[in-house]
This record gives sequence, C-alpha cells and structure tokens, in this order.
Amino acid sequence: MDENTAKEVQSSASHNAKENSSRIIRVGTRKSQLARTQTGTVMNMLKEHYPHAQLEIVAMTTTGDKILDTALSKIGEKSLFTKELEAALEKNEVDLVVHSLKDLPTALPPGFAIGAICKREIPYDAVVVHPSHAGKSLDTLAERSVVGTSSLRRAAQLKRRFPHLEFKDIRGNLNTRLKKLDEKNDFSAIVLAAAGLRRMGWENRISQILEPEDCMYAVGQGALAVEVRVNDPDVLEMVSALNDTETVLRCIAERSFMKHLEGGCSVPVAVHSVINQNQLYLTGAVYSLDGSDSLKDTMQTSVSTQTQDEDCNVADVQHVGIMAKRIPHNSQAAAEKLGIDLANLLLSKGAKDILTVARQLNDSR
Ligand code: DPM
Repeated sequence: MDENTAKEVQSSASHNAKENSSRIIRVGTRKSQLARTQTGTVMNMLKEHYPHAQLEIVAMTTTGDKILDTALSKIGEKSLFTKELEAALEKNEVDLVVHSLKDLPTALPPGFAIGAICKREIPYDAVVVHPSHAGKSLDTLAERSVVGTSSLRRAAQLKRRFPHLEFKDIRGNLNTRLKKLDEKNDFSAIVLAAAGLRRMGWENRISQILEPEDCMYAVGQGALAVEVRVNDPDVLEMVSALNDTETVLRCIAERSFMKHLEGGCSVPVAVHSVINQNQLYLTGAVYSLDGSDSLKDTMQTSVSTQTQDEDCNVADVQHVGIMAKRIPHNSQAAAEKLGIDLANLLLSKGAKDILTVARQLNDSR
C-alpha cells in the first residue's frame, strides 16, 4: 500500500476465546459509501455460512476515488478501482476484496482470481430526474433536456433511442452525482445502475428502469465479486460458498464476449443475458459513440445449473479471471465459448471498425 493510502481497521468479529484461535480474515474495501455497503453485504453472507469466522474490514482510497473530475472512459487505465486493493492483497495485508464485478478487468494480474460472484441484483440502468421533473421519464422530458452520464455505453444507446435529448458527462461517486443533479440546474436527469441506487437505499429516486430495448447493461453490472489470492486455498474454498450458479455462468459469457472483442471502459459495448431451461442466451452489441452505427446479435448454448460436489471440480481453472469452485466446469467452459463465438460473429460483421473509430473519437475528445 502506498503512503497516501489511508488505512483503517475496524474489527467486526465477535470476540469469544474459541473464535480467536482461528484465522482472522481481513476484507479489503474502497472507502466510498457504495463500496462499504457492498463489502458489508458480502461479509454478512460469509457470516451466514460461517458463523464463527472472524472478519475484519480494511478500508482504502483508490485512484478511481481520487480522480473525480475526469470521465472514467478518458482515464484509460483499466484497474482504476482495483490496483491499490490488489497491492494490499499481494502483500497479505488483506485476504479478500469485494468489488462491483463490472469494475474488474476481464484479465486479472497473475496470482489473483475472482473466487466468487454473488447472486446478481437487477442489472438494468435507471433514470433519476431533477426534483422539478418528478414523474417524468426519458420519453417525456422536454426537447434538448440535458441528461448526465459519462458512460459511453449509456450515451451511445440513449442518443440512438432518445434523439430529442442531450447527453453530458457527470463524474463523482453516487452521492456526488445525486447532489450535482438536485442542487444545480445543469441536468434534467442522470442515468445510473439500478443496483447501485438500490444498495444506497435510494430506490425511491428511480423514475424509470431502462428496458433492454432502450439500453442494455454493462458486462457484469449488478453483480458483486470477491477477489482472492490464487495461492490461498482456504479463502478460495470459503468464498466459493457465495457463488450463484446462474450469475457465474452469465457473467463468464459476458466477460468472455468483452475480452474477445477487446472492449473495455473506453468503448461502447453492452450485453444482456438470461438462463432459461438450461439454455444460456447472450445478446451483445457494439455502438459508435453517437449510436448511429451498431451491431447486435444473440447466441445460445446449453448449460447445467446443478451445483457439483467438491470431487467433480477442476480446481484451479480460470475462466476470464473467475475461479468458481462447485459450478459445473463444462458449463463454465461452454459459457466462455459462447462469449467468444458471439464476439467472433460481431467481428465478422465489422465490429472492429466500429470500436476502433469509437476509441479514436473518444481519445480525441
Ligand atoms: C463502469 C462503468 C461505470 C462504472 C461504465 C458503464 C459507470 C460510469 C459512469 C465500468 N463502472 O457502465 O458503461 O456512469 O460514469 C460503477 C457503478 C457501479 C459499479 C455505478 C453506476 C454500481 C452498480 C453495479 C461505475 N461500477 O454504474 O451507476 O454493481 O453494477
């Protein structure tokens, strides 16, 4: 951890003598309210599975938390929110780290893995309007109303779907953004992940949930991930209890699609996935920055969602950074292949050109 990285330790373990004899598990988190809430949720789930576990929070500030005035897509570094936390993980200062899956790059540095992905919450984006527009949706906002988002993915899809609106960058953590919306008159509405709003307790501010026809979500959106050291089998085993089979398979497919397209935060890539009767369906799309150009397709594969015993496990295989014990290995491989196949289909139709132009335009903004 660098010297600027403030650190605080707060014990949340109960202290009876018996429990003190077991290993203390230190849980790393970013300091933002959303990150702390998410970490708390995962710690509570761990305590449900392991009532005697001793868990301790270690909170840190990351580069992504410090740079509040630049759009994520302009900063260009993929591991913005994860680098400092991974450094602490590497030095054994923490044993696991909780992230929003969508902030984790599709390839993790060597030695790390996503040991668990918890059951996904609502993955869709939501519209929050300025109090003076209460009750309005994107359709009913006046011509040339300004909508805040710095996600290229959201802007591209929404420009296409709602051409009467204007889109402008808005940065900062969730608290900052809501403040910027409410206390000034710069924006008529902002678009945020519904899951984040819900976790912050601001569900009542949501005036519209965007359907996939309006705006497909980001890879991994709405799911929490637990990052661990590959060489720590005890923690890997412990967190694997949190894996949700459907979420894991959907997210492997989504991340594999993104990885194969060589997408990232700096290009407009969106997905939608669903599992129905052992079929995993993945829809993926790429957009030009203004949404005028796009490619979208859906493919499917069969998967099994039955959880497996320890023995049937191929223990240390990673699929796009995910090392999900207990989840059928064949299905994980099928999900990964689905993502690659869909990426290849879009690439064969010209996705590379769309993404290259989008990247160049964004770099020169
Ligand atoms: C990533 C994006 C954004 C976050 C890009 C995207 C939104 C950036 C912005 C990769 N990470 O979605 O196209 O609007 O300027 C982020 C949020 C959450 C995780 C907040 C949000 C919470 C929800 C979740 C930021 N990362 O998207 O409103 O767990 O998915």
